[in-house]
Amino acid sequence: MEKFSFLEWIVDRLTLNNQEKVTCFAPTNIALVKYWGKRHEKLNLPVTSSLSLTLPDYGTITTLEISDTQCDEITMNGQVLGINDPVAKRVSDFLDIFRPYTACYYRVKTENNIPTAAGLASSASGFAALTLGLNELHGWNLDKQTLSMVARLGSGSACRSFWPGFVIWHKGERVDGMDSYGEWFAQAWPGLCLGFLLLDPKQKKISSREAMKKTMHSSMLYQSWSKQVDVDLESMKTSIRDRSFHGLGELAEANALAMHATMMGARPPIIYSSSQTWGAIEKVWQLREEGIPIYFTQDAGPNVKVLFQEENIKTIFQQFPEMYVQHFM
Ligand code: 2P0
Repeated sequence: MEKFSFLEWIVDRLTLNNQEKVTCFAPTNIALVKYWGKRHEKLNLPVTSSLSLTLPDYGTITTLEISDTQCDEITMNGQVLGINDPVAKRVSDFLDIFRPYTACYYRVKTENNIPTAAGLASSASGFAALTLGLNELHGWNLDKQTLSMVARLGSGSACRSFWPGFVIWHKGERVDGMDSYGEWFAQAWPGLCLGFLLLDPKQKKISSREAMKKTMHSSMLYQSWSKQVDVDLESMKTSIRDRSFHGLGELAEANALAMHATMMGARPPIIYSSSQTWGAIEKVWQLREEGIPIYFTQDAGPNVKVLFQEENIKTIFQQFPEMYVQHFM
């Protein structure tokens, strides 16, 4: 990877106090105001800021050690990845930035505790856990803000996985990305729940990285999307501060639908929703008509996540018995 001033800045500051082997966990996160589009591809600098909710129990556990092999050895969910595997390549490219000496290779074992069929296995928790692993293995002692910037180089959404609850990823303005990091939006919300529905376990046809790029460059709706995100972010912050569940839900739903509409405006169009997706969305809307406060969000895949409050959990479980639930404090 080309060197940018941020990378030089960080590499200059890294001390080496190697541990033999470390194991770290990082949670995944779900955006309520989405990140969709980059102003710089290599540094994963976003066009817009975003806001997410960290899932406390679901994420990635990674074991990291320096290996005596001639290349990185990467095992994911029990399967050793070949050097040409795209995921292995992405991990090695990220490690390339930080190798303390030439021909220093790593053994990386990574496991997602996220139900695979839920389509939640994310690069966010993966690169956040790997960053925590490097920090611990080499004794870097970086603060969370810097860890967030390091993880962002692996995957944009990873920079939001270092705090619990609500997190804002500031888009930043600088070309070197030194002001583009996650920050804890310190608001508690006891009783807030997020359920994820197992609708379609199939692998997505187009990666979010690729889809983001195509949307940005070919969707006539992209400019309106990026302007709207700034407005949605401010409204979302207000709804969270005011504990307005309807405000939070309406915004999350509208923001997710606008992101998907913007993708549909790409040429050729990008469509992640399936008939199961629409079935679940209609069920959410039907429940709302019946007076149950429930909203949804959807990421770069067909699965739907529902937002509701603890007091309605029984009714919602009756409608979505296959749902996995996360409770927030
Ligand atoms: C998000 N997504 O805000 C949005 C919503 C998916 C839909 O961040 O290229 O895997 O590694 O920076 O972080 C997925 O994109 O993309 C994502 P890269 P990433 O959560």
